[in-house]
Amino acid sequence: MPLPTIRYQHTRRTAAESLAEATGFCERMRSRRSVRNFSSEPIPLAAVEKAIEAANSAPSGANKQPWTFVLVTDEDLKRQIRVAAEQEEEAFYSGGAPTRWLADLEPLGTNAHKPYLALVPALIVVFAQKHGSQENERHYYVAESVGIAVGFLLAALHHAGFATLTHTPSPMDFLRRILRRPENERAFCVIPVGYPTADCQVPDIAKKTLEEVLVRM
Ligand code: IYR
Repeated sequence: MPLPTIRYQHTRRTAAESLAEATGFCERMRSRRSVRNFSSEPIPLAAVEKAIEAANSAPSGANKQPWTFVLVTDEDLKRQIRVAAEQEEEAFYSGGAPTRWLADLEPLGTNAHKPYLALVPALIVVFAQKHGSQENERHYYVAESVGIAVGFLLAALHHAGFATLTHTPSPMDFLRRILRRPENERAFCVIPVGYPTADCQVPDIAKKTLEEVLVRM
């Protein structure tokens, strides 16, 4: 049975307003950077939870919302995650990763040392649900759906004034174990959330120009 429908609430803008809004949003998003120098200063968690609520509004396959956001502020859990992640990263950086991959990372100065995982006020560990809580509850386009939700989340957290990083240790099975998540959930990424240190440095990277990524037909 199709659901009953409701009137779609749409704000119609003029062309000039659209361009101004899009430009403002673009500037705002361009100022976001992946941060690795976090302060331990507490952050207002109500605002972080609102950002998670924004992520939860993302579109998903058959509206199944195949995601779980674990907001970790417990010091011991953060420490356990740091220890396990650093173990995985040690293996990655000291030979597990293809040399080409390590060469591509070298300019960014990343390494196996992840003190910020224990130091930040909050970690959001995003889990993708392969299926619903019952085995016969199907989920569709899970990676695409969770990726879109994480995009919403990063934008919302940046908009709210927080620094973030998408951290993807590989393999990530330890997260399901430490956070006691059910068998149908697979860790998708870890997002440290906090304020940058006063002297936070980021690599001077460039983004491709619009002309490099846009094909008009
Ligand atoms: N997961 C590792 C390695 C790493 C991989 C990619 I691709 C990056 O863009 C950055 C890091 C780490 O977190 O250091």
